[in-house]
Amino acid sequence: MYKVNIGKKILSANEEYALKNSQFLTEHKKLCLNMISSPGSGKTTILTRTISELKDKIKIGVIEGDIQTDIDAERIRATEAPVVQINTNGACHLLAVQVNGALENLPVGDLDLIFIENVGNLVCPSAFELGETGKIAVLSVTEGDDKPAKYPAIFAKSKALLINKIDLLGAGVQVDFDIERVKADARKLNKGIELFLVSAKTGKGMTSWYEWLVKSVESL
Ligand SMILES: Nc1nc2c(ncn2[C@@H]2O[C@H](COP(=O)(O)OP(=O)(O)OP(=O)(O)O)[C@@H](O)[C@H]2O)c(=O)[nH]1
Ligand SMILES: [Mg+2]
Ligand SMILES: [Zn+2]
Repeated sequence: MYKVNIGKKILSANEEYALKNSQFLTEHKKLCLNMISSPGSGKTTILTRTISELKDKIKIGVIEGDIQTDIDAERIRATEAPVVQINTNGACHLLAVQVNGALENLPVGDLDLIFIENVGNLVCPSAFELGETGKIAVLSVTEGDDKPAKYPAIFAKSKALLINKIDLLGAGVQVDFDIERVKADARKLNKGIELFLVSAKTGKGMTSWYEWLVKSVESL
């Protein structure tokens, strides 16, 4: 006779490692934010500016996820922040086991905040838990204001949404991006989501994001 044991939740290999990472981060009292977006929305640009402008307040380390190359890790390294590059060799998301290895190679004791830049992809990175403290979604204004409605999972799960490249709005560039629609759709999916309108290029709007990060580190 077949018996199905529904009492014990069987964790997938990814969930096992996510749990390990989460326990490690809790033990060491470290904030870890998993940044997710489409390719090119500005994740690395947001990170390099954030690291530089917060360097006297919080120490940031980065785990960079890319299919190929260490281009983004080199950009982070130029800010002098510790960084570990993961190449997924074709996979379109990071796995918790990869983050587990990367955490071993970061000077975690010296850091207040660890960012994970996930592989540029709005879809499946939101389904693979890494053990992070929270997810951060980034959407740039050239991607279309229908994205929260069409790709709801990441907006529903994120602690914060950065709407990036706002320098392009009203700059004589036609991007047809209705910020109010994005805000309303994101809040419909996630009542508590923090919204930041930013330009990582010019620095506009970044102060509120920095204040939120510092507050999040302090309240750990
Ligand atoms: N105008 C403008 N351009 C920006 C802004 N932020 C980033 N960019 C540009 O957008 C392009 C992509 O930026 P990245 O920071 O590499 O984007 P990413 O999300 O890290 O890209 P992947 O790692 O490939 O997914 C670059 O040419 C940046 O200079 C912004 O606020 N305004
Ligand atoms: Mg990048
Ligand atoms: Zn994937």
